[in-house]
Amino acid sequence: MSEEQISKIEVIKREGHHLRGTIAKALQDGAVKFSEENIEQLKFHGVYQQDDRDLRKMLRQEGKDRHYMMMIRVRIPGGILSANQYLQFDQISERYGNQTMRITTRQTFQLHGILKGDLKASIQAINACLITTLGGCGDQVRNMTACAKPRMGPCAEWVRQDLLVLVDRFSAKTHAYHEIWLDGEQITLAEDESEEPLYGRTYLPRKFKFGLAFEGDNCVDVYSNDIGIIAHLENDEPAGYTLVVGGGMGRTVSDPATYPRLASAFAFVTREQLAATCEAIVTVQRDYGNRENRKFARLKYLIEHMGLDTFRILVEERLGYALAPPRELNWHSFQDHLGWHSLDHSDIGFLGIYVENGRIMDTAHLRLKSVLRQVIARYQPTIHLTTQQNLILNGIRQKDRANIEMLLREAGVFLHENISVLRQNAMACPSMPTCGLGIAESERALPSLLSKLEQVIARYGLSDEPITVRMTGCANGCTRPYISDIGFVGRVVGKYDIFLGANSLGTRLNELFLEQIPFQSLVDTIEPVILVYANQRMAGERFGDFCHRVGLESLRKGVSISG
Ligand code: SRM
Ligand code: SF4
Repeated sequence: MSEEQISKIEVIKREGHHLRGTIAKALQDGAVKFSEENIEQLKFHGVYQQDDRDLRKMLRQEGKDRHYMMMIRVRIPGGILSANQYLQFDQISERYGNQTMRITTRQTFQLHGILKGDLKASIQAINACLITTLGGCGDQVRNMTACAKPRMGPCAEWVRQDLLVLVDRFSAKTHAYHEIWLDGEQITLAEDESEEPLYGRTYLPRKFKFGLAFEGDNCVDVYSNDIGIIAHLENDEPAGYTLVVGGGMGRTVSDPATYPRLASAFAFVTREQLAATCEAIVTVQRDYGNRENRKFARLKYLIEHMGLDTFRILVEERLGYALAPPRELNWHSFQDHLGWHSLDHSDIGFLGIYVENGRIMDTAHLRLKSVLRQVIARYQPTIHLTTQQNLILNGIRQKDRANIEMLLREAGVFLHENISVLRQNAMACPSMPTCGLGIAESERALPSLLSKLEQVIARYGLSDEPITVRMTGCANGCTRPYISDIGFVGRVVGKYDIFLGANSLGTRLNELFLEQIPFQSLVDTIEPVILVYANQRMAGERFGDFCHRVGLESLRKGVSISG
């Protein structure tokens, strides 16, 4: 590949001395923002430079520069952290961030609103509670997701161990992180020594995601990952894993050659084969993935381009043996483990708490952040963040349940049974005012839209139907809207494309129903479809399955669009 062909970011990675760039120097220069090269390097360290988009216009009119601030995304494998880590994280968000903590759709935390001058202190504080930000973002293996449901017994422990082996294997090994943020000593390597034996100088062509599900329970949307790992249990022992490959949601509206894709069934591996097989997959993507055009750099395009059979041959060549065919998969649940549950009929259990759009904060009517702090400090549960932006308190004794419920109620926090099924299953991405790629509102728009939609759904007697609604501020798909019953995807300011017809179990993508519908018309536009669903569905038929069966063309005929 000639120098002209490779993408600018590839050059930045290559010249960046294993993620060093000039970040260390820039942290001392007194400027409020980073250079373009450092912005790219910083992503690998879990840091995005953003600006407050609400202030842009006013600042421009005043002749001032943007209000720059950093977003930090940490890495919490499988979303599990201790009570102490949670509480320290809460303090860090209060001290350096915008006082909110956001649970992401990949079950980790983001902090927003950190000023450049506070960045190093924030990352040091995060590391002090034994959480890293390295690998939060960037062209490497990102935070690995796993079903957040607490499970008892050795089997759950083995699967967790297998995940942690992968986390270790695919974590960047560069010393840059310690040098820059933790004032570690600079190391000198011999000529033939590599700081990154797996990733090399240029890391991966693009982000790379792993997700782990237990067979039957697809709460993590396992098919949306570059590698989806499905654990098979037999007689309470892990019998091995089915791997699915090449999932991804992102698309670019202006380029119809881009598309969301569900991962393809690939192979069955034993526990012993898991890590080596994943490494072979990752390195094939490293060596053959597109480094010219980032729009086509994800594994899904490589697999579509070369074909799954050729891809398998390359993986098997690296392994030195043939892979067993994938097992047939059956899914029965996608829901997020909300509410009280007992662990194996013991006195101990867990509570899944609904968090609207993953944002943990205090408002005048809802003191979610304060009450979680209080409950977690007193009862010391283990915290499990979920891939649907919620939170589980694990390890709660039966005798403490009533008191916890009372504390939550007093703070205005409802248990899931008092929240509509529609709302429990809905997600929105941050978009405005922090996301630089956001086109339309998302997190700030979804709650009011749901209030209106709840009324419509109740009118047709469908309040108990688990209809999933996912909204994003652009087509990138950060809440995985292309595998929801109703996907609202921001297209231009104030207007959304509507997607219908996915399978809520996460095994079928939805399709574009209507384009550029104004926000205020979204519910009215969807109402006729809900009406036909109420009248014509078959027994037990889910909303997405109904839309798929009837066909979007026929559903479009009944819709009139205003706006
Ligand atoms: Fe995402 C970029 C937020 C999960 C696909 N995503 C971004 C950025 C960093 C914008 C940017 O590049 O400047 C957003 C920061 C917004 C902000 O203000 O915080 C952002 N993505 C998020 C989060 C916080 C959404 C949420 O509501 O939780 C999620 C953080 C996950 C994490 O902890 O790592 C998040 N993003 C996802 C997912 C869902 C998933 O992985 O399960 C996807 C779709 C799956 C996939 O990767 O294909 C996703 N985000 C993207 C893309 C499109 C990637 C592509 O292949 O085209 C971008 C843009 C890009 O990478 O160029 C993006
Ligand atoms: Fe930003 Fe788009 Fe992702 Fe929403 S979907 S967070 S607007 S990149």
